[in-house]
Amino acid sequence: MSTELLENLKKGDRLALSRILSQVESQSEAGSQALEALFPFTGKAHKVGITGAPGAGKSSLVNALAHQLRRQQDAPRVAIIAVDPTSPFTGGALLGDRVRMPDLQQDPGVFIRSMATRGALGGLAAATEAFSQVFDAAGYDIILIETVGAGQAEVDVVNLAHTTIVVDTPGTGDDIQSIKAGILEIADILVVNKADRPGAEQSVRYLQAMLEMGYSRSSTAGHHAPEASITETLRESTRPWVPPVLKTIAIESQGIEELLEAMQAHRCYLIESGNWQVKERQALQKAIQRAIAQNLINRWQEGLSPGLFEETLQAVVERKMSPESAAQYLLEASQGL
Ligand SMILES: Nc1nc2c(ncn2[C@@H]2O[C@H](COP(=O)(O)OP(=O)(O)OP(=O)(O)O)[C@@H](O)[C@H]2O)c(=O)[nH]1
Ligand SMILES: [Mg+2]
Repeated sequence: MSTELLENLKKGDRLALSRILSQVESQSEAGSQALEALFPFTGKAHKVGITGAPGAGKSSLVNALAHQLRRQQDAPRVAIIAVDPTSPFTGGALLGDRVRMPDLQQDPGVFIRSMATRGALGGLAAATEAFSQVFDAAGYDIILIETVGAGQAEVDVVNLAHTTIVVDTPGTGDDIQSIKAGILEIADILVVNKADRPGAEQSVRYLQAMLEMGYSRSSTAGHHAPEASITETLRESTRPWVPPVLKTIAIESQGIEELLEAMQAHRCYLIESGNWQVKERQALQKAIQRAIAQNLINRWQEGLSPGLFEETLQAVVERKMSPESAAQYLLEASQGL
């Protein structure tokens, strides 16, 4: 990356920012160089993931949050990443922008970027992480990451956030609620949006009950269950974080102030408990592991003679070989490792 582009980025030049994001998104050589050059300037931004069912009001909330943040005295700079995992049939990431008010687009302290890189090398989480790094280095204080709470890829996306907001709506049947148990575990803050609709109070109580059940089941405070390979676990604090359940009406900007306060309280909690550092280490550890895995796969693939994979696959299809022994064979056959 040219020093000029880097300097412009740090001066707040939006064109430079757009260019670097595109380079990163297309995974060009320039993109990797940009990430490399920017990395030392990252690590400051508060990354906030907003997830929930399609249509729950995530974009409306992000929109209202950004407005509210910009009205604050110190007016933090806000970056918005809309991760849209929807299939190419529906047009992907553009959907994420549909409720955004035009005045947010005019605000020089706000930058909105959509992303629909389902098939991206390294996956959605890696691409989101890369975007976050660019925004972080460019001096954005808060990065709001919107993603549909659908599958593992989306959970991976929110896992890279410091604070995760799970958005629910009133009147969802109990059958659906039970499926949500998994997503509840990743929540630092729960929001019942569309509180103008009937049943909001009931949803709040339901979620609170679910949370309490979750807490009594696990005696440890770290509800972000660390992986076995991760030696450092989130620290048990004298004052464990209990996810608040808040009500909002995003389209009327109601409850947004309280949501912001909860976000800030969670950030303070992370810093004071030392968990901010722990999360940071975990995220960086994952980034290294992802890079290693990708690198190994690339080397293996490049070292394979043309057609060998197809041939082996055919043998497996014909049940002449098991997938495991095919993998073993293909690993050994590659000159790249
Ligand atoms: N009544 C009511 N409608 C709302 C509220 N918040 C959002 N909506 C509406 O709900 C619809 C979906 O809102 P979005 O903000 O696009 O929801 P989303 O979760 O981002 O949707 P996807 O990105 O498509 O998953 C829109 O028509 C909004 O106007 C609310 O608090 N009350
Ligand atoms: Mg949306």
